[in-house]
Amino acid sequence: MSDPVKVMKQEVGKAAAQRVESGMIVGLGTGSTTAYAIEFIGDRLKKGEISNIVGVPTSFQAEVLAKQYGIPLTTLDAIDHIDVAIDGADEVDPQKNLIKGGGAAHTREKVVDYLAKTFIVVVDEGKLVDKLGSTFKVPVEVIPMAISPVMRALEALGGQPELRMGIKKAGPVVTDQGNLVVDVKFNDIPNPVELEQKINNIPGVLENGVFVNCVNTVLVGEIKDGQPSVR
Ligand code: ABF
Repeated sequence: MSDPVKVMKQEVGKAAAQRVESGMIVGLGTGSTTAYAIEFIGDRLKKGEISNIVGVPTSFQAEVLAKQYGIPLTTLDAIDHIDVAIDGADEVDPQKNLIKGGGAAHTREKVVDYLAKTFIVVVDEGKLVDKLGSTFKVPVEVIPMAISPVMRALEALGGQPELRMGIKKAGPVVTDQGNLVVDVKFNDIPNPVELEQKINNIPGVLENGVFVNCVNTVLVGEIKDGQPSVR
């Protein structure tokens, strides 16, 4: 029997892939939901439903998947815009602000997603929150030599920072850029716009996972009476 959560993620990915049109430059996000969008964009290319697409990957994971599903890739040096970006999230608030970075890819995701004319977020309903920070910590990418002062500065902002460790805690998680990730618990995030800026002002911080005023559409997958659907 098929797993309803998997089917729901596939449906959300498919709904996002349907919004890609021929000739578009497409930002390819990271994560398990976006992975289905990448797969379905590849399917549509193969079937000839769309053509002349190029993708800009937000991570090594997205790059590998795009190659696997036959989506030609480009870099930001070769283009001057992105038509649409499709990406997942860890939290979405009612103003469509996000926390991202559970996959440690938020720096490149932010570059690509913020550049896109249309940014489509693909999530399941469990990611919807009334206030950012209620279920997820804020991921912060930090250059390794600055880790101690950055942790102290994050505490001074009212957070509880924790270095992200990898599988079996054998060593820290290292990003695609060779940096470390600090996850910061904030008891309250009254102003996400201000928090995004304050964290990025700390010397040694490369980027944080608060995404504000950038989302056009949120596609939400849900399961009702065992039936997956997208709204
Ligand atoms: C990336 O993947 C993130 O920024 C977010 O952390 C995560 C969401 O993944 P999933 O769709 O697997 O929940 O988009």
